[in-house]
Amino acid sequence: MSKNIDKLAKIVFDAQINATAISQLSETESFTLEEAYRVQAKSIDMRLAAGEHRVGMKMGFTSRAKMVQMGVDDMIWGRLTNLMLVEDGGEIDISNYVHPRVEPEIAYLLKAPLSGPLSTVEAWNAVEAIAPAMEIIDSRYENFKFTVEDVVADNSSSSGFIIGPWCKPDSDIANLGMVMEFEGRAVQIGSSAAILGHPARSLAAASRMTAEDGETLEAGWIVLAGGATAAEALYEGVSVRNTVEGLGSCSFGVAK
Ligand code: OOG
Ligand code: MG
Repeated sequence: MSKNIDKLAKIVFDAQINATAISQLSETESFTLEEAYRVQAKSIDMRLAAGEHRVGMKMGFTSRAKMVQMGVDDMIWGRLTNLMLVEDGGEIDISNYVHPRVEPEIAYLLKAPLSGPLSTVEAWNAVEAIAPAMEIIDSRYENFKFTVEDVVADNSSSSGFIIGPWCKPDSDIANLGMVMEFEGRAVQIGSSAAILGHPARSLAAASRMTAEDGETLEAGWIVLAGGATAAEALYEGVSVRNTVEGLGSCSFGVAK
Protein backbone atom coordinates (compact mmCIF):
# COMPACT_ATOMS: atom_id res chain seq x y z
CA MET A 1 0.00 0.00 0.00
CA SER A 2 2.84 2.43 0.70
CA LYS A 3 3.47 2.73 -3.03
CA ASN A 4 -0.18 3.61 -3.48
CA ILE A 5 -0.07 6.18 -0.68
CA ASP A 6 2.81 7.88 -2.49
CA LYS A 7 0.98 7.76 -5.80
CA LEU A 8 -2.26 9.19 -4.37
CA ALA A 9 -0.34 11.86 -2.42
CA LYS A 10 1.34 13.00 -5.63
CA ILE A 11 -2.04 13.24 -7.37
CA VAL A 12 -3.56 15.48 -4.66
CA PHE A 13 -0.31 17.47 -4.31
CA ASP A 14 -0.32 18.26 -8.04
CA ALA A 15 -4.02 19.16 -7.96
CA GLN A 16 -3.50 21.49 -4.97
CA ILE A 17 -0.43 23.21 -6.37
CA ASN A 18 -1.87 23.66 -9.85
CA ALA A 19 -5.52 24.25 -8.75
CA THR A 20 -6.83 21.62 -11.12
CA ALA A 21 -9.89 19.44 -10.63
CA ILE A 22 -9.41 15.68 -10.36
CA SER A 23 -11.86 12.80 -10.16
CA GLN A 24 -12.48 11.23 -6.77
CA LEU A 25 -9.64 8.90 -5.78
CA SER A 26 -12.21 6.45 -4.39
CA GLU A 27 -13.56 5.88 -7.91
CA THR A 28 -10.43 3.96 -8.86
CA GLU A 29 -8.72 3.03 -5.57
CA SER A 30 -10.03 1.59 -2.39
CA PHE A 31 -8.45 2.98 0.74
CA THR A 32 -9.37 3.30 4.40
CA LEU A 33 -9.77 6.49 6.42
CA GLU A 34 -6.47 5.77 8.12
CA GLU A 35 -4.80 5.48 4.71
CA ALA A 36 -6.50 8.72 3.65
CA TYR A 37 -4.79 10.52 6.55
CA ARG A 38 -1.48 9.04 5.38
CA VAL A 39 -2.10 10.39 1.89
CA GLN A 40 -2.84 13.80 3.42
CA ALA A 41 0.33 13.71 5.56
CA LYS A 42 2.46 12.68 2.59
CA SER A 43 1.03 15.34 0.27
CA ILE A 44 1.66 18.03 2.90
CA ASP A 45 5.22 16.71 3.34
CA MET A 46 5.66 17.35 -0.39
CA ARG A 47 4.46 20.92 0.09
CA LEU A 48 6.82 21.42 3.03
CA ALA A 49 9.70 20.04 0.95
CA ALA A 50 8.77 22.64 -1.67
CA GLY A 51 9.19 25.44 0.89
CA GLU A 52 5.90 25.86 2.78
CA HIS A 53 5.82 25.51 6.56
CA ARG A 54 3.23 24.29 9.01
CA VAL A 55 1.30 26.91 10.98
CA GLY A 56 -1.57 24.88 12.39
CA MET A 57 -4.54 22.63 11.76
CA LYS A 58 -8.21 22.89 10.90
CA MET A 59 -11.20 20.92 12.06
CA GLY A 60 -14.00 20.08 9.65
CA PHE A 61 -17.61 18.96 9.96
CA THR A 62 -17.95 20.21 13.53
CA SER A 63 -21.39 21.71 12.81
CA ARG A 64 -24.65 20.13 11.63
CA ALA A 65 -24.92 22.78 8.90
CA LYS A 66 -21.64 21.67 7.33
CA MET A 67 -22.38 17.96 7.67
CA VAL A 68 -25.76 18.41 6.00
CA GLN A 69 -24.33 20.57 3.19
CA MET A 70 -21.65 18.01 2.29
CA GLY A 71 -23.40 14.77 3.29
CA VAL A 72 -20.62 13.66 5.65
CA ASP A 73 -21.26 12.84 9.34
CA ASP A 74 -17.74 12.43 10.71
CA MET A 75 -15.42 15.10 12.02
CA ILE A 76 -12.25 15.42 9.96
CA TRP A 77 -9.10 17.51 10.17
CA GLY A 78 -6.47 19.01 7.91
CA ARG A 79 -3.13 20.80 7.99
CA LEU A 80 -2.58 24.56 7.61
CA THR A 81 0.55 26.02 6.02
CA ASN A 82 1.86 29.57 5.84
CA LEU A 83 1.03 29.85 2.13
CA MET A 84 -2.67 29.35 2.87
CA LEU A 85 -2.87 32.47 5.03
CA VAL A 86 -4.71 35.32 3.30
CA GLU A 87 -4.06 38.65 4.96
CA ASP A 88 -7.05 40.21 6.75
CA GLY A 89 -8.38 42.83 4.31
CA GLY A 90 -6.42 41.21 1.48
CA GLU A 91 -7.43 39.99 -1.94
CA ILE A 92 -7.33 36.60 -3.63
CA ASP A 93 -7.17 35.72 -7.30
CA ILE A 94 -9.84 33.18 -8.19
CA SER A 95 -7.62 31.63 -10.85
CA ASN A 96 -5.50 30.17 -8.03
CA TYR A 97 -8.49 28.02 -6.99
CA VAL A 98 -10.71 25.36 -8.56
CA HIS A 99 -14.16 26.35 -7.18
CA PRO A 100 -13.55 28.06 -3.83
CA ARG A 101 -16.13 28.50 -1.09
CA VAL A 102 -15.88 30.41 2.18
CA GLU A 103 -17.24 29.65 5.64
CA PRO A 104 -17.32 31.59 8.94
CA GLU A 105 -15.08 30.18 11.63
CA ILE A 106 -13.36 30.94 14.94
CA ALA A 107 -9.58 30.57 15.31
CA TYR A 108 -7.46 29.71 18.33
CA LEU A 109 -3.82 30.64 18.88
CA LEU A 110 -2.09 28.16 21.19
CA LYS A 111 0.35 29.15 23.92
CA ALA A 112 1.11 25.56 24.95
CA PRO A 113 1.22 22.25 23.09
CA LEU A 114 -1.81 19.96 23.19
CA SER A 115 -1.63 16.25 22.75
CA GLY A 116 -4.07 13.41 23.14
CA PRO A 117 -7.52 13.22 24.67
CA LEU A 118 -8.24 15.99 27.16
CA SER A 119 -11.11 17.92 28.65
CA THR A 120 -12.52 21.10 27.18
CA VAL A 121 -11.14 23.01 30.18
CA GLU A 122 -7.63 21.62 29.61
CA ALA A 123 -7.84 22.54 25.93
CA TRP A 124 -9.06 26.04 26.79
CA ASN A 125 -6.12 26.56 29.18
CA ALA A 126 -3.73 26.29 26.22
CA VAL A 127 -5.41 29.16 24.35
CA GLU A 128 -3.40 32.36 24.05
CA ALA A 129 -5.97 34.21 21.92
CA ILE A 130 -9.13 33.78 19.84
CA ALA A 131 -10.12 35.52 16.63
CA PRO A 132 -12.95 35.81 14.13
CA ALA A 133 -11.83 33.83 11.09
CA MET A 134 -12.88 32.43 7.73
CA GLU A 135 -11.75 29.39 5.85
CA ILE A 136 -11.55 29.19 2.07
CA ILE A 137 -12.27 25.59 1.15
CA ASP A 138 -11.57 24.40 -2.36
CA SER A 139 -12.11 20.71 -2.91
CA ARG A 140 -9.86 19.54 -5.67
CA TYR A 141 -12.56 17.02 -6.67
CA GLU A 142 -14.82 17.70 -9.62
CA ASN A 143 -18.17 19.21 -8.62
CA PHE A 144 -17.02 19.53 -4.98
CA LYS A 145 -18.20 15.92 -4.44
CA PHE A 146 -16.33 13.40 -2.30
CA THR A 147 -16.43 10.54 0.19
CA VAL A 148 -14.99 11.13 3.67
CA GLU A 149 -11.82 9.26 2.61
CA ASP A 150 -11.46 11.42 -0.52
CA VAL A 151 -11.82 14.72 1.33
CA VAL A 152 -9.38 13.70 4.06
CA ALA A 153 -6.78 12.72 1.43
CA ASP A 154 -7.26 16.19 -0.11
CA ASN A 155 -6.28 17.95 3.13
CA SER A 156 -9.95 18.25 4.11
CA SER A 157 -10.47 20.81 1.29
CA SER A 158 -8.35 23.40 3.09
CA SER A 159 -7.03 26.04 0.78
CA GLY A 160 -6.92 29.38 2.60
CA PHE A 161 -7.79 31.11 5.84
CA ILE A 162 -8.24 34.66 7.12
CA ILE A 163 -7.69 35.64 10.76
CA GLY A 164 -9.17 38.80 12.29
CA PRO A 165 -7.92 40.63 15.38
CA TRP A 166 -6.65 38.35 18.15
CA CYS A 167 -8.66 38.80 21.38
CA LYS A 168 -7.89 37.69 24.92
CA PRO A 169 -9.72 34.44 25.73
CA ASP A 170 -11.39 36.00 28.74
CA SER A 171 -14.97 36.08 27.50
CA ASP A 172 -17.51 33.29 27.21
CA ILE A 173 -17.51 32.16 23.58
CA ALA A 174 -20.23 29.51 23.99
CA ASN A 175 -22.91 31.35 22.02
CA LEU A 176 -21.63 34.25 19.93
CA GLY A 177 -23.59 35.49 16.92
CA MET A 178 -21.74 35.08 13.62
CA VAL A 179 -22.69 36.91 10.42
CA MET A 180 -20.94 36.37 7.11
CA GLU A 181 -21.60 39.07 4.52
CA PHE A 182 -21.09 39.24 0.76
CA GLU A 183 -21.07 42.85 -0.48
CA GLY A 184 -22.37 44.01 2.91
CA ARG A 185 -25.40 41.67 2.85
CA ALA A 186 -25.72 38.75 5.24
CA VAL A 187 -25.43 35.44 3.39
CA GLN A 188 -24.93 33.16 6.41
CA ILE A 189 -26.01 33.81 9.99
CA GLY A 190 -25.17 31.47 12.83
CA SER A 191 -23.77 31.06 16.29
CA SER A 192 -20.55 29.72 17.73
CA ALA A 193 -22.79 27.25 19.59
CA ALA A 194 -23.34 25.49 16.24
CA ILE A 195 -19.74 24.24 16.57
CA LEU A 196 -20.19 21.08 18.67
CA GLY A 197 -22.45 22.95 21.11
CA HIS A 198 -19.40 24.93 22.28
CA PRO A 199 -16.43 25.80 20.05
CA ALA A 200 -13.88 24.86 22.74
CA ARG A 201 -15.00 21.25 22.23
CA SER A 202 -13.56 21.48 18.74
CA LEU A 203 -10.12 22.26 20.18
CA ALA A 204 -10.30 19.26 22.50
CA ALA A 205 -11.36 17.13 19.51
CA ALA A 206 -8.44 18.57 17.49
CA SER A 207 -6.00 17.43 20.17
CA ARG A 208 -7.52 13.96 20.35
CA MET A 209 -7.78 13.40 16.59
CA THR A 210 -4.29 14.65 15.69
CA ALA A 211 -2.78 12.49 18.45
CA GLU A 212 -4.42 9.45 16.83
CA ASP A 213 -2.18 10.33 13.90
CA GLY A 214 0.92 10.80 16.06
CA GLU A 215 0.82 14.60 15.96
CA THR A 216 0.97 17.24 18.69
CA LEU A 217 -0.64 20.66 18.34
CA GLU A 218 2.29 23.01 18.91
CA ALA A 219 2.50 26.27 20.87
CA GLY A 220 2.20 29.13 18.38
CA TRP A 221 -0.09 27.15 16.07
CA ILE A 222 -3.46 28.29 14.81
CA VAL A 223 -6.43 25.93 15.08
CA LEU A 224 -9.62 26.55 13.09
CA ALA A 225 -12.71 25.29 14.92
CA GLY A 226 -14.77 24.47 11.79
CA GLY A 227 -17.50 26.28 9.86
CA ALA A 228 -20.45 27.39 11.98
CA THR A 229 -22.74 27.55 8.92
CA ALA A 230 -22.84 26.15 5.39
CA ALA A 231 -20.17 27.49 3.02
CA GLU A 232 -20.85 30.00 0.22
CA ALA A 233 -19.36 29.91 -3.28
CA LEU A 234 -16.94 32.73 -4.07
CA TYR A 235 -16.99 34.67 -7.34
CA GLU A 236 -14.95 37.39 -9.00
CA GLY A 237 -15.24 40.82 -7.42
CA VAL A 238 -17.07 39.79 -4.24
CA SER A 239 -16.11 41.34 -0.89
CA VAL A 240 -16.54 39.07 2.13
CA ARG A 241 -16.70 39.74 5.85
CA ASN A 242 -17.28 37.59 8.92
CA THR A 243 -18.27 39.33 12.15
CA VAL A 244 -18.29 37.42 15.42
CA GLU A 245 -20.17 39.05 18.29
CA GLY A 246 -17.70 40.49 20.81
CA LEU A 247 -14.61 39.51 18.79
CA GLY A 248 -14.81 41.80 15.76
CA SER A 249 -14.52 40.93 12.11
CA CYS A 250 -12.21 39.84 9.32
CA SER A 251 -12.57 40.39 5.60
CA PHE A 252 -11.10 39.80 2.17
CA GLY A 253 -12.04 40.29 -1.44
CA VAL A 254 -11.86 38.32 -4.67
CA ALA A 255 -10.14 40.30 -7.42
CA LYS A 256 -12.22 41.21 -10.53
C1 OOG B 1 -14.64 19.84 3.86
C2 OOG B 1 -14.08 20.76 4.91
C3 OOG B 1 -15.05 21.01 6.06
C4 OOG B 1 -15.52 22.68 7.94
O1 OOG B 1 -15.21 23.75 8.49
O2 OOG B 1 -16.53 22.04 8.26
C5 OOG B 1 -14.64 22.20 6.86
C6 OOG B 1 -15.54 20.56 2.88
O3 OOG B 1 -16.62 21.01 3.25
O4 OOG B 1 -15.17 20.59 1.70
O5 OOG B 1 -13.63 22.83 6.64
MG1 MG C 1 -13.68 24.84 7.57
